[in-house]
Amino acid sequence: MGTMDGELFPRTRAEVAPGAVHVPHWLDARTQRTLLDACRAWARPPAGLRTVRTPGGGTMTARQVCLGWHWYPYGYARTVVDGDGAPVKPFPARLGELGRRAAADALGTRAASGAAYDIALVNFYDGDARMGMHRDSDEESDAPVVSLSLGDTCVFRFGNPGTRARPYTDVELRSGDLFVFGGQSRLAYHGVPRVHAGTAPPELGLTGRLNITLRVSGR
Ligand SMILES: O=C(O)CCC(=O)C(=O)O
Repeated sequence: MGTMDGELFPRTRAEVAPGAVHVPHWLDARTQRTLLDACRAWARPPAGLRTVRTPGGGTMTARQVCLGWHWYPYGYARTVVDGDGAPVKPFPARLGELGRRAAADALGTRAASGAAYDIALVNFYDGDARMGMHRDSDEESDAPVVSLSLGDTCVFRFGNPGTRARPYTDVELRSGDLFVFGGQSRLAYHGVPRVHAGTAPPELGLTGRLNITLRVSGR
C-alpha cells in the first residue's frame, strides 16, 4: 500500500471485460476532497443518506443518497418514496461534466458521446458494509455507468451479464480510482465483497468508503 510513489509496480489502466475499464488515480487529491465535502452536504436530510430496504425484508449494508432521480428497489422516482418522502436533491451540472469526461477518458469520445448524466447514487460503506452481486438495470439508457471511489480501498468484483457467478475479475479500487462500464458490459453483474478498513489516504479525512456512480436515466 502506501503512496503512489512507493508502489513496486505502478497501477495502470486495464480493460477487465469488454467495455469495462479501470483507470487508477483518475481524481487528484483536491478533487477527491471537493467531492467528499459535497457528499457530506448531500448526505444531510431531507432526502439524505438512508438505509435501503429490499422487498425480501433485508437491508443493504451500504447506505445511500441519490441525486437527480431517487433509486429504490427496483425503480426510480422524483421523491424518496421509500424514505422521508422529500424531493430528491438536484443533479449538479458539474457532475454531468465530470461523468462525460470520465466516460470519454475510459472508453473514448465515441462511447461517451450523448451520455447526458442525470443520476448520481452515492454509496457509503462503513464497518462491515459490502454490496452483493447485481446489475444496474433500472435505467432506460445504455450509456456507460461511471464509478468514482473515495476513502478506503475495496475489492470490486466485476463479472458478466449472464450470471452472478464466474467468470469475474476482482479489482482493487482505491481512493481516486475511476471505473467505467458500458457496451457489452453495461449490464454485467458487479459487487463489493470487501472493504479494507483504515486504508483511506489520511489527508482525505474519511473513515470508510464512498462510491459515486453516475448514470443516465433515459427518462
Ligand atoms: O461501491 C461500488 O463500487 C459499487 C456500487 C454499485 O455497484 C452500485 O451502486 O450499483
